[in-house]
Amino acid sequence: MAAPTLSTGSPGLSIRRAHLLQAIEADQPCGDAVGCWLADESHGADGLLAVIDGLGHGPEAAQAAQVALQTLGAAPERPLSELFARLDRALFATRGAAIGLLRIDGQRLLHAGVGNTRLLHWRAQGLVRLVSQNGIVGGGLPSPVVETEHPLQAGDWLLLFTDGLDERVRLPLRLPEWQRDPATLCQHLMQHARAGRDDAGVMVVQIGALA
Ligand SMILES: [Mn+2]
Repeated sequence: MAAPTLSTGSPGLSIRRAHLLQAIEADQPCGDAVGCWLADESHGADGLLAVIDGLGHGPEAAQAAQVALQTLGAAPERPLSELFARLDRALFATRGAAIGLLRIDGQRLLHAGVGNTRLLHWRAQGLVRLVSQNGIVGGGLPSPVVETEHPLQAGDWLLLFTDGLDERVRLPLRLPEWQRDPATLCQHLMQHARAGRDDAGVMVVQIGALA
C-alpha cells in the first residue's frame, strides 16, 4: 500500500490519496490497478486519476491493466475522449478492461468511464455516483464516449473502485481517522464492501484547500 501524498503550493485545490489492491489469489498478480498523474507533483490537484479492472483475474487481467497504465502514463494530459481512443487501440491485443477516468482541472471535475468501474463523488451533501457507459475498453468503445463535468471543491472526496467492491456501500459519516489518513478509508472499504470472488482495487482521494 502506498502512503498518501500531500501536495501544496499554488492557488486551487490540494490532493491527498491512498490506494489498496487485493488479488483474489494471494499468489496471483492483481488484475485491478489505479493510477494518478498530477500535472505538477508539488502544486495542487490538477491531473488525471484512473481505475482499471482487467477483465476476469489472473496474469492476463494484470497484463491488460499494465498496458492501460502505460498508455495513460504516456500522455496523461490528453482529453479523456482521446485517452479512451488510445486505450481501446492499445488494449485490442489484450483481454480488455473496464476503465474509469477523472480529470481534475481547477475546480472542475471531468469524468468518463467505460465498463463496470465505480466512481463516487462524496460531497458534504451526499454521495454522487458518476455513471459509466457499458462496454469493454479494447473491444470497441461506445460512440461517443460521454464526458460529464461536475464542480469540485475543498472537502470533497473521490472514491474510485472496481466491481470487487459493492458500490452500494454506505458512508453515513466521515471518521476523523479517514481525514487524518486516507489509507484508513481504503482499509474500511476493503473490509466492508468486498463483493464476490474477484480482484478488488480502490483509490480514495481527499480534496483540500491549498494553504
Ligand atoms: Mn472485476
